[in-house]
Amino acid sequence: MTPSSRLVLHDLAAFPNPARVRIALYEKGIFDQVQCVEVDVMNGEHRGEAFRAMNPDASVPCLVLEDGTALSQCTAIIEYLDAHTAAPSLTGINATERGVISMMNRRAEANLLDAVGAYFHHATAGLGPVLEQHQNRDWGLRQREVAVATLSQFNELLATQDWLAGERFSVADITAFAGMCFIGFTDIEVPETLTHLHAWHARVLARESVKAWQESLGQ
Ligand SMILES: N[C@@H](CCC(=O)N[C@@H](CS)C(=O)NCC(=O)O)C(=O)O
Repeated sequence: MTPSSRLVLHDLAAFPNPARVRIALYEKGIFDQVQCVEVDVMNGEHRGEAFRAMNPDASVPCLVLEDGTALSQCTAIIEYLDAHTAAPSLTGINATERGVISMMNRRAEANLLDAVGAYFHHATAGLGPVLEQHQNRDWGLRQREVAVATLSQFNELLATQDWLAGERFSVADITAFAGMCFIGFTDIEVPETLTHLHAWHARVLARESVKAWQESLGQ
């Protein structure tokens, strides 16, 4: 990897995982320090040899640092960004906060975002027959149930606190928001009765970072 004077973000802005990193960059106020390179995911560019040499996960986003280090996995990228620019913290400022945020981020990732993703990729047409070569419908349908149960679990939690990890917006909220975005690509409905979850979603949508990401998509 050739060293660059800037951070280089390889992604596709409208996709749920890239949204996580872009929103984190806006939260940290450093989006303009990043050069964005669009990856042609729909035509499988991310599975080609050149991309996999940079990111063996064959997924977006991938952030290439000034020294050429390539980071994939949103949680890792956002940890890097949080350490790169101190405030505002997205991953916690003391031991307890870091532990709770990490736990909630993992729950949001495994039980909502990735569960919706598994449903989308395994039990629907997903990204189409060229890219969806290893579907397992039963697994996809089970993950749909996990996602739906998680919506209710988060709704209960949000009855007593504004944000998923407590009283402060964190990376866990970004991950869960990406899960809600992914739901928009599926037939999963978020019941109106989950009022606390809907109120949280409205709070996330009102954040400047999320508005900036949406504006960048022309929404
Ligand atoms: N756990 C990964 C997930 C990345 C991921 O799955 N990204 C999707 C876009 S939202 C992707 O690259 N999909 C390509 C494919 O499924 O082939 C992360 O946190 O970055």
